[in-house]
Amino acid sequence: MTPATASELRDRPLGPEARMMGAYLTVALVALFGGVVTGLLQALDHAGINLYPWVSPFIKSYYHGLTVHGVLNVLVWTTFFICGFLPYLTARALERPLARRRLGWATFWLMTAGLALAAIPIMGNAATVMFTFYPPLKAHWAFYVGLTLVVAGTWLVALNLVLTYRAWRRDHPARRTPLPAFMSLVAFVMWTIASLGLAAEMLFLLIPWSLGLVAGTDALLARSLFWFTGHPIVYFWLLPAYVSWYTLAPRQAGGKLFSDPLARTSFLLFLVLSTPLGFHHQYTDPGIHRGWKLLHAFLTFAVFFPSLLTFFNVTASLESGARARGGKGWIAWFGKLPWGDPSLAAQVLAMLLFTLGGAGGLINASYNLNLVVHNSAWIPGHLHLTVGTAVTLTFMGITYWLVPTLCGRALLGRRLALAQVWLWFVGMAIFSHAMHQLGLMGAPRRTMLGAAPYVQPEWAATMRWVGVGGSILFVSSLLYFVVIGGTLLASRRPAPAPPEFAEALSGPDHSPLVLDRWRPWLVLAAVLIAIAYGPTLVRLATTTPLITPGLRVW
Ligand code: HEM
Ligand SMILES: [Cu+2]
Repeated sequence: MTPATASELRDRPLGPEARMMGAYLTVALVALFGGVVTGLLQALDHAGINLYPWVSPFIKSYYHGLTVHGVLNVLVWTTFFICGFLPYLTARALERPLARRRLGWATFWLMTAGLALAAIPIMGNAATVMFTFYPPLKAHWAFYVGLTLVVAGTWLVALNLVLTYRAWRRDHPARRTPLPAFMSLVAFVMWTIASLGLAAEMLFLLIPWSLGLVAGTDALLARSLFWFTGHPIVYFWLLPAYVSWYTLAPRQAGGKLFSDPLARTSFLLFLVLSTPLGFHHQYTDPGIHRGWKLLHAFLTFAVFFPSLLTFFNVTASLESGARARGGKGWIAWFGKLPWGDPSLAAQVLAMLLFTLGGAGGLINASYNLNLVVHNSAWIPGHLHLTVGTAVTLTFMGITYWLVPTLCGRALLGRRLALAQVWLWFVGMAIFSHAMHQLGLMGAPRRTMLGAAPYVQPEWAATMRWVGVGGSILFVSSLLYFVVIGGTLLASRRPAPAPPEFAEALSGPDHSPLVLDRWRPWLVLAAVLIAIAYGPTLVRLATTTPLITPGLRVW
């Protein structure tokens, strides 16, 4: 099939995947809005400005707001965006609709209903347990049940993708899976495996406990199951951003993907390595043998490797674009990227900050250095570079072509969009640097520092920079919503064609066939998980007394 021309695309009625994408995106954007408002409150608190009394009808405390912030940003904004975006791209890449359209819509409504159920206790201050919901903090049962329904929905998205892929495979037995579809499948298959920990925690521990069916719980077992999912969830957020970096951004930059086989290799490594390393979040937890923690530390360094492959491959691809546009030199070509395109600029700036986030991640992952930063403000400093920028700014960049495509109208306010993107970059650089620094000085995370009696005089200047950076981020977010809202409501020009998928310099047919097989990689993943987690989880599950009572500390 030849690619459609711009006018064909404009005249083509919206496909069902596009409408579904629009539905998921709507929920995602509402969540992001709530997420950035609560973020501003936190950042201003750190700068000594307490706005909580002003929002007290909605947000009862710093910790209530922090729960809303974490849940809306990293659980809702990301998940809903991804569940719309990857099926949408897959349908485009395979040039066929999703296998089960009705299932697709049922999934969306299941997830939205789950979210609504969880939102009731969250907003009502009956689930102020933050997005990690560690017991013995105990939330209302509707919080756990609602989030579990959202997770069940993601499995149905995965099922729909697999069925779609199988139907495509029947029609094309000898072809290599198109890269965007392959990557989307890997992301959802990886997530399905990884989310089993969370599902077990919910179904066997938290839901029965919150319903009063069992008397107590077990903090260590719950945390271990949580982090079984909680580390790989970061790849569930990141891989969709990588999908855009690999399959669309090179084309947006005017170049080609450097290597398709290398891209597949990196994703398969993520499939195998993402899950068996969650103990790096539990280095300080008693009750897990240090030998297993050390193994998880090594595996964490191993999963850094596919990220390095990504860095190399994506940079080389962008470079091919910049050189085609006349870029020269070792570094200077960077300036020749099409910086006037807000969609690409957002993604390249997201990549830049992500390199710093990746370097910081190595510190978090180190068994010994982790002790310096553990539970300090460094950690949110880090995660705003990763999920808060690499993922969020990339998704924003994607919406700069996606929203016009969905609504058929050109982006309104291209300059404003560029300003938004740069403000996020500058605001985040300031915010995140200040948070990292505060952490190194010993300031804790998850703390209303504005009310803490132990704040040290030397933290004060840095705390103000948190407020400055956070405010710039908030302004950037407002511009973002203005551009998106303006495009939907006021744009009168027709939308240009969406970016095509990038061709590859070294194409899929250069890749060994094993890179298009599933079984060996799934077996390898299962074996590694069994080794890394099996003994500890079996011991914890078979010896737990389940006697810890729940606490409501808020
Ligand atoms: C206007 C933009 C934002 C601002 C000003 C902001 C500010 C903050 C601050 C100050 C904290 C630290 C709270 C504490 O440790 O006590 C925090 C935590 C956090 N932020 Fe943001 N944030 C913003 C956007 C985002 C985005 C876009 C994401 C992810 C997509 C995100 C994810 C998180 C997470 C996961 C935490 C940790 C929550 C916890 O510890 O339970 N934030 N944010
Ligand atoms: Cu982790």
